[in-house]
Amino acid sequence: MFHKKSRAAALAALAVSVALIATGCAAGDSGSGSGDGGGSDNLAITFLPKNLGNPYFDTSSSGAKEAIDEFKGTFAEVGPAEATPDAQVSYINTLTQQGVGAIAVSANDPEAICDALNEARDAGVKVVTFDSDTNPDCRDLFINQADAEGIAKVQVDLIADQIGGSGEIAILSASANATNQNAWIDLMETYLASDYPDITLVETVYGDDDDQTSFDKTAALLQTHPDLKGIISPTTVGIAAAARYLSTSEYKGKVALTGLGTPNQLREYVEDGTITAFALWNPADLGYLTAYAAKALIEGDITGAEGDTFDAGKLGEYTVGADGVVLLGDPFEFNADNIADFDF
Ligand code: RAM
Repeated sequence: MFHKKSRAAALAALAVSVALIATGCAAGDSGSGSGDGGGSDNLAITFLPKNLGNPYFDTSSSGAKEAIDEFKGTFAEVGPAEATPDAQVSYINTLTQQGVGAIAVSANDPEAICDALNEARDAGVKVVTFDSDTNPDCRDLFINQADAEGIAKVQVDLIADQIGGSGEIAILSASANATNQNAWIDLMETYLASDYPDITLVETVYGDDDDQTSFDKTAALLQTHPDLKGIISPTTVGIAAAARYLSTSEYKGKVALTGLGTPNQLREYVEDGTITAFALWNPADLGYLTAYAAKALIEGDITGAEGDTFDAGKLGEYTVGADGVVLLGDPFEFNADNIADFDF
């Protein structure tokens, strides 16, 4: 169901998204967001992922669309082909000009899009980050998929178990500036040092959430470190590319691979023994929760202050925590015994 998209397909998706926005604006919502805390009925909410063509964000957007259809707003998705630090700026500027009610963005960099987001907010647009945050002073809320310590711990515990608690490991990350991956990597390093002194992290490389780059970086890691026992890839793009490389190489079953992946992308590699277990949360729920949070901000039900509560449809009621963060839940571990139960 979620196949890797070609760049042409990604661009076609972009064109459709732009058309959707145009339709949303023509539908005549009442201008931009409240700006005065009084609330607005402009439920045009546009999702801006790190990049297009990533099944993880296809799934988060499908959850967002479900939510926005429920409350009869206007869903759209736009985004760059590449997950570079400032690639999202021009999209944010366009959305500000269009006067959407809210932008929901997964940031490629904590700082690079801040000015554009604050201009949007000055114009009355609500800004919700999800998945990968900006600095807190450039958004109203951050919808966090799971506690960062928990995400770091599950991946380190998995690799430690898979390599027998000692030896060399490497990390294949997303882009070098990604807020979420960098936070998790810091915490993984701390946890490795305190709990697994016999495991050595020899290198961290960056596949830029690009399939081919991630594939090539995997090959290079294995060549550079002949004693490598395992790879952690805390990105759905990276782990799928690394699995594809390992599955037809001499390292299959010898070099362990874990991290954060989608069940649909990794199913064949769990079945062929390249991967034994990995983790993630439900990206559809993340998109769904983000959409409801945006609605609550637009309508003036919440401002993003700690203790604010809002209704998130089928997920129930959520409370805003410190620093404007809303937590979705816990990461989940997938393996051969349960992967058949999931379809995303
Ligand atoms: C990729 C992206 C995303 C991250 C997941 C785990 O899809 O980098 O930001 O949350 O992996």
